[in-house]
Amino acid sequence: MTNAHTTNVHAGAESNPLIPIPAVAEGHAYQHIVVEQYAGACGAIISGIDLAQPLPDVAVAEIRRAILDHLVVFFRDQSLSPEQQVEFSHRFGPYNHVPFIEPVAGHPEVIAVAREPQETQGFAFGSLWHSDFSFLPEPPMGSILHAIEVPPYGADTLWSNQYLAFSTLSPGLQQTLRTLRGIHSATNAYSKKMQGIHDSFAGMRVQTSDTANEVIEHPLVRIHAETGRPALYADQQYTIGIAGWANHEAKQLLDYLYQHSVQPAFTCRWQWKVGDVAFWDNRCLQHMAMADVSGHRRLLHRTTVAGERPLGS
Ligand SMILES: O=C(O)CCC(=O)C(=O)O
Repeated sequence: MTNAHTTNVHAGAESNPLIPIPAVAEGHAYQHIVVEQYAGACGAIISGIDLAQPLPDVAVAEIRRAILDHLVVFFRDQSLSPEQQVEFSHRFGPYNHVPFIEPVAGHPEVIAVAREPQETQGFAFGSLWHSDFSFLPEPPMGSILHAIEVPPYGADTLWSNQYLAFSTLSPGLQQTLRTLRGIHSATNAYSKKMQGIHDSFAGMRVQTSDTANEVIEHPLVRIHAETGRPALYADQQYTIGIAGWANHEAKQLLDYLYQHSVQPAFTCRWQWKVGDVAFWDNRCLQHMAMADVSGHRRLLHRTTVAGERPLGS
């Protein structure tokens, strides 16, 4: 596939358009990848491709199609250096600056999602349901995790389909939600009051800041910029209120949405093996890390792909 945007995909992130290579059309017969659905609600395994090699544009366009159709895709047996992971990320869009979290030394676009054996079960980086950095004006479109070291069991990641979360609500509630804006903030994740918790993550360096207390409004129902489909856009980690509502009123509705939006029938769950890559769309998914293992090291490298300002109905 060729178009005017594809010429500069290897240029710096600054000159990389938000969608450097659009997805192939819906229903396209894949030629460069094999896509197998992984779970009922979301998720597909992509095989037949080595992400460390330079990918033809059409392969990138096919992967993008698979992400639009399945929301999160998984690749097995990959071996990407941080540079190669960054290169792969750039094919899907510019780097999205990651606030608060210190990057891997020498690789400013890569963060290490790391857990050391001495960390206790029950809480981990990303272990509350969330959509990445929804507190930003333009939250990232996608995130890419590559497993470098994983425990022999557990520490899975779960994703939940927010198209389904929206479409399974009654028409009346759907209509009400379409008129509302959620208030998002990093205050319960990265403000100074959270520094103690981050200090207990032995493998990661997080610098909390009062800037995390800033708030931003986004539509509670987000229209996906590429599929045009409505998705619920509120999460337990970052959505702290509803514009124009009192806190005690907003809490009732948001608590309901939080438990509705991550029910098991909307989710898929991935058990990591070394070499796995997961690439997901934050615009229509929430995800969480399962904090159920101690005594083992876990290290994944993450790159983050920029996205657009969330659109409402
Ligand atoms: O470690 C995981 O399984 C997920 C990490 C996470 O939530 C994130 O990278 O946003």
